[in-house]
Amino acid sequence: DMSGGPHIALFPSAGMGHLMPYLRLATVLLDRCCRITLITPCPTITTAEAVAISSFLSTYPEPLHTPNPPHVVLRKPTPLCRHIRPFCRLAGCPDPNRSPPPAVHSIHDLRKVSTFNSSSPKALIRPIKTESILFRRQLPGLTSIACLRASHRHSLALDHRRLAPTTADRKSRELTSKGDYKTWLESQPVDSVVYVCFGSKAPMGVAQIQELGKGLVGSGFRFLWALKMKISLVDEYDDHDEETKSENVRELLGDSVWHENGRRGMVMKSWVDQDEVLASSSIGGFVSHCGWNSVTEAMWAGVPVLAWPHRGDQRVNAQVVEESGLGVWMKEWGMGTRSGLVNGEEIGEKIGEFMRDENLRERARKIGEEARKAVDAGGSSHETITKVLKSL
Ligand code: BUP
Repeated sequence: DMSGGPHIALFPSAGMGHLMPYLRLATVLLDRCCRITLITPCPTITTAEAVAISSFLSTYPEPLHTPNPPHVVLRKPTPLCRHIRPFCRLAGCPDPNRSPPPAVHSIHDLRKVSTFNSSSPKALIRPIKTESILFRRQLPGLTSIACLRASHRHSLALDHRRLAPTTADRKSRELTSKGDYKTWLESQPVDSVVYVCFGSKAPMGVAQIQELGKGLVGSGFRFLWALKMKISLVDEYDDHDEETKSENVRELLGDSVWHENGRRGMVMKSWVDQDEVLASSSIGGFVSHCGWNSVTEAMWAGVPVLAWPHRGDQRVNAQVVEESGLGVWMKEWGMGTRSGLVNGEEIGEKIGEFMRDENLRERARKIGEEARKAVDAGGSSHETITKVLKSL
């Protein structure tokens, strides 16, 4: 019986890739009668986060969004103690050094804490080391239950020269490509479209984007390409070579790709609803950088993945894609930035092979079925949550 379940503070780092899994977790925990405090930066880095948070809050109204104080403003970069202080206020504890501490547990993925990062499944099983201890020392009674450690360490220093200002990000989101991708997608045959997205953070280099464009046209398949041309979120960019300067998709991709836009393909510079895209019966495959959210979303949708990881835990996630049977990992394609270009012809051939592989599609479909079983009562994911809640 979870009624009167534990009070859990969810404290994601900034960025959609962090926020989305926390909102999903919050939904699960609320269904299990937990009391949730959601702590997010205010204002958010991107409009997409603001939209996701307000839609979440409208689904779960009072008393969820009545924190005191109403807004906790976390500006970056902030040392750990500054993250902790507003948390203490939210948790009803004015001073972390005074007892008794509040009975609040936290789930967080604060990169600035040190070596911890979100979000691969392998990271979950790593032992919680120094930083969670530090956390506990700073706020006795606060149990840090899920510090996730990146399997490939990034440089943790923020390189401010490479961060695109929020305003530029917003501006790029306001620019729309030709047509409405949802209507276009709905009118395509079943399994005929390859969806391409390399996440919301670091875009590929210009030359590699151009080769990918050639490859998509050359593959002979229809495509929906969520093309992010700017660094959009605050994060580490140790593998990132060059920021795409051009705001003009046509100029960047050239006429052969542009010609297909709205016909055999769609190139979207603005935010697409990836969950919805993957759920469309027209989508037959997903070329992905293997951010962990993208991998789990593809699993849930039962869509096969052609994995082209670029940095950090994406390679670990690509391994999960390969080992689970969800897709293929193009190991020889490397980072797509520093380690040389992958040419369009090769990309086109591989995408063609990938999209024609019906066995792979069937395996992915089964994974989608398994994912549903896992979250049902008695399923593995459901049981894991039960265990965690019991331990609290
Ligand atoms: Br781009 C984009 N629409 O247009 P990941 C992303 N998303 O819904 P990350 C959209 O953002 P790293 C878009 O569904 C997923 O939930 C997508 O998270 C959504 O990659 C999220 O896949 C992106 O974990 O990079 O965070 O961009 O791998 O570095 O965490």
